[in-house]
Amino acid sequence: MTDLRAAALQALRAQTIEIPSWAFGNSGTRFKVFGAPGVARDPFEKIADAAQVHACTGAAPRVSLHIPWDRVEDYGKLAAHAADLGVAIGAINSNLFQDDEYRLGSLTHADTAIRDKAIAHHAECVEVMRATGSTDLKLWLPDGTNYAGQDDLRARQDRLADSLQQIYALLDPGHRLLIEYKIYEPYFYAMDIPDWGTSLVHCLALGDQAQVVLDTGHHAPSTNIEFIVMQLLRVGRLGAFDFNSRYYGDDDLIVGSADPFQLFRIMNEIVEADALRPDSGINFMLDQCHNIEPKIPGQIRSVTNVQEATAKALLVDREALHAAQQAGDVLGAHGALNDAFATDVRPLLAELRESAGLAPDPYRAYAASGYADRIAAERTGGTPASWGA
Ligand code: PSV
Ligand code: MN
Ligand code: MN
Repeated sequence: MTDLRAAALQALRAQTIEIPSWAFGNSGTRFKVFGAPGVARDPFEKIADAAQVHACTGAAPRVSLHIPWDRVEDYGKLAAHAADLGVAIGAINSNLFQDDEYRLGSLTHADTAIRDKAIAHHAECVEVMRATGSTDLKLWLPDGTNYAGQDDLRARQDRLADSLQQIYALLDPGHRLLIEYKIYEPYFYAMDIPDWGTSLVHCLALGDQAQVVLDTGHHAPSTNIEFIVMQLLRVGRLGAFDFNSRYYGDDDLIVGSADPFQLFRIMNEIVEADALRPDSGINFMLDQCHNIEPKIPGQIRSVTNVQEATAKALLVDREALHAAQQAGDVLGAHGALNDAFATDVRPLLAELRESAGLAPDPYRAYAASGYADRIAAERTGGTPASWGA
């Protein structure tokens, strides 16, 4: 146990979680967007808020951007601002879901001119990567159809394959194209990338720089997500996670809030495959919005939830687990997971933070920092950013 604990501490020390710029804007549902005091007004302020999450947790050193929501004149200046605050720019998310022309699709559209526009948007995103030092281009395709027969499903896949090839050709050698999938929404009959299989088929056709992004909120209820994690790891194509939590659909709630056992099972597959190592290439990102809870503490809670699930997965007695599996000891094997999941890892994480010179409880450290009052007092003029801008 002491060995496991020491190894867990070492692995946790190296773990990083990437947080999204859009978590720091006002957000809501289609019914209402709620305003909050001190909300960031531009990408520079979003990065300042993200840096607070890193300052308190020590585990969130990168911020994902979303273009055009985070469009600025000088991306070098934005990256320098991030570096000054101790963080770096992470994945660049493209956006294919806000233009009128994309009503019937973007990368799958029957009209080449519209497809070209969607591809050109990715050229802009690659320029942002070059200017900020980002290596991940993340593509979530909102395309799909609402009615059977509305369009030719296969022709749409063929057009998509062609568009993706053109985007892939824009990448520099150290870049990756991360392809996300989602079962439904904004279209409800057939999404053009509805599942991990479709993402994977396209990644395999493109080449080694293409990897799948698994957003935990993008599956049918009762999908065994850790099975998908295992399978993508097996074939070396798990590029990243978009972590969040759901009850009903793409709820974008705090990761681990609805089903911490599921998050633990996911992290267990990661640890089992030795894929937690920073050089495994898996980018552990959050994709969340905070509608009613305060945003910076919401991100802090999310980071600590991922750390807790990871710590528990690291504490699984794998020797005992594998021996029980080999012996066909069903309850022994299941018990090895349950024992680790039942462990209170908060003291271990407090020790981790203290050994790095941080406060043991990041949530309290943030509350005591006075930052929330400061931004509420300072950010008075201008328009607060919202999810989507
Ligand atoms: C789509 O639902 C998604 O999960 C994609 O990752 C987007 O980039 C993100 O949400 C923000 O819209
Ligand atoms: Mn996502
Ligand atoms: Mn989503």
